[in-house]
Formats: sequence, structure tokens, C-alpha cells
Amino acid sequence: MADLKKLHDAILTGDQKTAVAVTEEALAEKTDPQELINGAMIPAMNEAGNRFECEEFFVPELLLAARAMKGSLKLLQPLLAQSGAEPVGRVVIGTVKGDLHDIGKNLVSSMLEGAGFKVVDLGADVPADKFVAAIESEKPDIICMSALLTVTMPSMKSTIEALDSAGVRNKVKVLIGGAPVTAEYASEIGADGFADNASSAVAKARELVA
Ligand code: B1M
Repeated sequence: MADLKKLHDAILTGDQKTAVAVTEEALAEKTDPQELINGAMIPAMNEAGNRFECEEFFVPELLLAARAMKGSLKLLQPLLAQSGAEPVGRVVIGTVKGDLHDIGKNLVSSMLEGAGFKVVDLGADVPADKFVAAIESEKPDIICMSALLTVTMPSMKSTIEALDSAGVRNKVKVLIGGAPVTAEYASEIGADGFADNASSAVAKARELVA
């Protein structure tokens, strides 16, 4: 039986070695990766965020927690991305300019791959012109943007404006998400869809290519 509490605490305290070891044990026991992600890993990152807000944690603690989370996620990603089928659609994904948070974006990317999408990941801190260029080079059906900071949400708006100015907005659907992002914000900036977690991002992406 996977020790979710041990995994949660290892991520929270930035103990990557233990986080990886518990994840390996859980996978050997055939635990569902989603149980680890939703039952331990995301709650641990949320708790790290709460502690940061109360000034019990500072940036170094967040970095350690993120490193431990990434160590575990690396083991889960191939399982999330398993799909032998023909691509159901093409996606270009990135965290918007000014924003370095990439864990949620990576999770969305892996889940989309697992659902049969071909995903091109532009990384984090992606400027608008890079999204624009990727439309020509990758011919995606959907542009996916992630933002974790309220101050970087406007980069989503300016990216959509850049797609407009480059005359490529009508070639793609735009899906946005990330903790501070809302459905209202998505409609305000003219995105085609919003999702508040990785599973709903997959459902929304399917809808957008249907
Ligand atoms: Co930062 N950080 N951080 N941080 N950090 C937050 C986001 C914060 C909420 C913490 C807090 O104060 N409670 C706060 C933002 C406040 C705000 O703007 N509202 C914050 C801050 C302030 C900062 C800095 C400014 C701190 C500083 O330097 N003073 C700084 C900014 C740096 C920058 O980006 N320019 C900063 C830095 C960092 C680290 C680098 C140390 C590290 C990131 C490491 C990394 O990602 N490689 C970090 C971390 C780890 C966090 C928290 C603790 C955890 C984020 C995370 O990975 N969550 C975070 C607090 C929190 O989230 N509770 C926090 C787990 C992940 C699976 O969830 O990313 O939400 P999430 O993704 C979810 C959904 O949002 C959704 O699906 C995912 C899975 O369910 N989703 C999408 C995400 N993208 C989507 C796209 C979609 C659809 C759904 O469609 C395309």
C-alpha cells in the first residue's frame, strides 16, 4: 500500500531522495499515478504555498519542494504519457513570459500526451513571439498557456493579441489555465477555453479539436 503521507511529507520538506524512493515503491505496487499526484504531490505543493504565504517557508524551501516534486513526477510522466494511438490533435504548450512555474504545465503536457495529443513544449517564460513562431513551425490545433502568478496573467492577453497581429489567431484554439486563472478571465481576453486542472485540460482540449 503506497505511503501517501510519506510522499507528501518528503515533497513538502524537499527530501527528493525519499520522494523518489516512495514513488518507486508505489509504482512497483502498481499504484495509480493519479492517486500519487492528487493524493500526495499536489497537496504537498499547496501546503508549501500556504507556508510561503505565512512566511514559514521562503523561496529556497519552495525550490527544494519543487525539486522533490519534479523527481517523483519524472517517474510518473512516462506512465501518464503512454498512448500508442494516432495523435488526436497537435498542441503547443508553454508557461507565459515572466513566469517560471512549470510543474503544473508539465503535468498538463504529460496528460495531453497520454490522451493521444502530440505536444510540443516550449518551456517556461515563453515570450509571445515564440508562441507565434510555433504556429508556423508546428501547425498546432491548440495553443496552451499556463500562468501561476497574477502578475503574469496579462502575458496571456498580450500573447493572444500577438497572435491576432500576426494574422494567425484564426488558425488555432487557445486554452489557458493555472492557479490564478478563471473562466471569466479566459472569456475576457478572448481565449477559447479554460481548465482548472490537468484532467479538465484534457477534456477541454478534446472538445476544442472535436
Ligand atoms: Co511560486 N508562487 N513564486 N515558486 N510557487 C506561487 C504560485 C504562490 C501562489 C505561492 C504563495 O504565495 N502562496 C505565489 C503566487 C501569488 C500570486 O501571484 N497570486 C508565488 C510567488 C509569489 C512566487 C515568487 C514571486 C516568489 C518570490 O520570488 N518572491 C517567484 C516568482 C518567480 C517567477 O515565476 N518569475 C516564485 C518562484 C517559485 C519557485 C521557482 C521557487 C517554485 C517554482 C518551481 C517550478 O515550477 N519549476 C515555486 C513554487 C513551487 C510555487 C508553489 C508553492 C507551487 C506551484 C506548483 O508547482 N504547484 C505555488 C503555491 C501553490 O500553487 N499553492 C507558488 C503544483 C502544480 C501541480 O499545480 O501549477 O497550480 P499548478 O498546476 C495545476 C493547475 O493550476 C492546472 O493544472 C495543474 C495540475 O492540476 N494548470 C493548468 C496549470 N497550468 C495549466 C494550463 C492549462 C490548464 C490547467 O491549460 C493550458
